[in-house]
Formats: sequence, structure tokens, C-alpha cells
Amino acid sequence: MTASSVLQTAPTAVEAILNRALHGERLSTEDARVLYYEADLGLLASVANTIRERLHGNKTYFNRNFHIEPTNKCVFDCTFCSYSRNFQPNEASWEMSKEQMMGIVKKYVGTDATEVHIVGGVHPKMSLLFFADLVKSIREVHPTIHIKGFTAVELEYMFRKAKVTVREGLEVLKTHGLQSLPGGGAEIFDASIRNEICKDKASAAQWLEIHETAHQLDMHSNCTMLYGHIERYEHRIDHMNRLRDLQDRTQGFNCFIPLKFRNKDNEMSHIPEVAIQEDLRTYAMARIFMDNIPHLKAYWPMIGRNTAQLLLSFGVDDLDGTIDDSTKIYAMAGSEEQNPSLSTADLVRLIKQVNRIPMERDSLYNELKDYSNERFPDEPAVQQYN
Ligand code: V47
Ligand code: SF4
Repeated sequence: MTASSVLQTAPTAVEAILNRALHGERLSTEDARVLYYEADLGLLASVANTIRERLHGNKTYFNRNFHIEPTNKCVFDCTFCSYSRNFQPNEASWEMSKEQMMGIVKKYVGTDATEVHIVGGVHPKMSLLFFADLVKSIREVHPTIHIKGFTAVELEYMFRKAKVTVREGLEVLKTHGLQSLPGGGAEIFDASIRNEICKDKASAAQWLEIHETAHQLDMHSNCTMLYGHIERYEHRIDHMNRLRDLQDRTQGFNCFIPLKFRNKDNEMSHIPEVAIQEDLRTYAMARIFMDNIPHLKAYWPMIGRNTAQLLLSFGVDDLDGTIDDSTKIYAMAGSEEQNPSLSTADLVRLIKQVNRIPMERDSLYNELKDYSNERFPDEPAVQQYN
């Protein structure tokens, strides 16, 4: 039975809204509120999956990437963050030199990795010129790797310290080789929530301005939402609505990544993590409401590989990448993924196991390779039931 045939039998308010979504109509924030509070999870899943399959069929995207995390020292003090260490002695912190970071890059020259993702704490000594020079050196050593780097929070601080405008700062980084921006730092845009969880860093307006300017400079970016802490559904809807509005103007977002709040070792550890049903609902709502952002990503190092696999039936079409054990952010926040690394064979198996087509992509979602018929020497048999 399809989602549309279920909906024809009992047109309640929820079903009427879902029917409109299935007919390609844009949902209002009030529609989203009704769905979030009242819709049956099974129905939301069915509609989100129908939309996902209309957009991408059975394809599930992944890429081959590695992370560089230059430092975990940070001038900010977000209450949800388990990763940052301030500048007190004896804190478990690191700070990488340019040479150390280039050492990581050199390891990947000649490999199949297509993207480096640079993200870290906000360190006062790591300036715009430091990062422009780093990006330039990466480009020289590895001319084909796509460089995705720096959250809007890192950029806002760097540009402010360098006394340049957002446009000038982005132009400097772009000229040196930066190609796109990751989606971090968005958290929840609502001012009252932001004031509670990350009051001293880039505001919602600054985050949105940096991404809008990047899009105007032909740089693509991702967007995120940190959910499952002190925010309510209304705040999530407002957040997604602001991203949807910006996307209407620029079409520059590649994907949306809902990030589940993890509660280990941070100032919000007393807040329990939400149940898996809440994760499924949030992703399905995102697929239904964000009608102009092409991809929905489940970032498996944060949500865990099993939930990520399940989310492929709730609107998700992208699992990020192989990562190669090079990120610490989520392990430190309590994710079940303590050493996040999946080989390409693992990732392909994860996708095939739920009858989807594993499709390697580049950073801009150009398709690189369909793995449907690929057999790895050590690939375990995939049991399929339909
Ligand atoms: O902005 C920090 C989040 C983000 C916690 O663009 C936490 O492809 C949950 O944005 N629980 C940074 N989340 C990472 C990020 C990202 C990751 C992967 C891919 C991409 C992409 C972007 O991590 C922060 C914040 O929202 N975060 N602490 C925590 N305790
Ligand atoms: Fe710093 Fe980012 Fe952690 Fe906030 S989330 S404290 S900006 S590293």
C-alpha cells in the first residue's frame, strides 16, 4: 500500500496536510506544528520516504573523506559542547601546527579520498591568514581534493579579528582554495534558546549572512540543526523555516543535517538524550518540510550506524563518508561510535542491507560510482528479505 492510498481513506487534519505535501505543496510553519505534535510516526515515515524516493530513487549517497580538527581549544563556551577545552593548564587539549596538519593531508595523496573536512574550536591564534595559508598548502600538495572547511562560527571570529567584511574574508579563503562550508554552528536560531546554549558565539543573523554570502560567491554549503536539548518543536520549525527561506534566495545548500544532542561530559549532561522515535520523527519532518534542500544527511558518527541505516526509511539519502577515524567531536560527546571509521566495503554493505543503491558522490553530489554490482573480497553476504 502506498502513502497516497493510505491517505485517501481518512482525511483528518494531519492527513490533509500530508496529502498536500505529497502533491508537492509547500507546508506552512503551522502545518509543520500540527504534524510534529499530532502525526503518527508511521505516516510521517511513509510520506518522507515517498518524497525521498521521488528525489533520489533508491540511491544512497556517501563520500570518501577525512577530517582535520586543528584544535579543541575554544574561546566560546557552548553548554552542549563536550569537545572544547578552554585555556586552563592541565586540560586535555590539542593544538596542531601547520606541519602536523599537512602531515595528515600527505597521507591521503594518491588515495581514493575526495574531500577534506576542516573543523575545530575557535582559537585566537589561528587567524584568517593562518588558515588561508593552510588551505593554499593543501591545494598545492593535493590539487584534486575538495576542501570543505570552517563553520560560520569559526569564520565570524576569524573575520572579526582580521577586521574584514564577510565577503572579503570569504574571498580570501576562496582565492586560496576553500571550496565549500560545512553546516556547523547553526544549533538553534531562536534567540532565547541561543542565549541559553551558546550565547557568546555568532548569532543566527551572522550565521545566515555568512552562508548567504558564500552562496553568492558560488560556494556551496551545508546546514545543520542541533535538536533534542532544551528546544521545543516550534524552535525546530522556526530554524528549518529560516534555512528554507535562505535556500529560496540562493539555492546554495547541498544538504541538511539534523544533529542529535549527545549528553556526555558537557554542561547539559543532566538533560537526557531523546528516544530514537524522536530522531525518526525529526528526520522525517525535515524531509517533508525542507522542500528545497535536495539532500538529507544522517551523520553516522554522531547518530550511530544502526540508527543511520534505519533513517534511510525516514527521508535520509546521504550517510556522509568513510571519515577514517579522524573526528573526535562525537566520541567525546558520548556517541556509540567511539572510533568512527567505516571502510568503503562496510558502508556499501550497510546500504545494500536495506535494499538501497550505494552511490559514491563528490562533495557537490556529482555521482562518482554505483556500487550495486561491486563485490569486495572481504564483503560479507548481504541477506535480503524482499
Ligand atoms: O555546530 C557539538 C555539534 C557541530 C555536540 O557539514 C554536537 O557535512 C551533538 O556541524 N551533541 C559541528 N552535537 C559538526 C558539524 C558537522 C558534522 C559533520 C558533517 C558536517 C557537514 C557538519 O557539532 C556543532 C554542534 O552543532 N555538536 N557538540 C553534542 N554534544
Ligand atoms: Fe567552541 Fe564549537 Fe564547542 Fe561551541 S560547539 S564551544 S564554538 S568548539
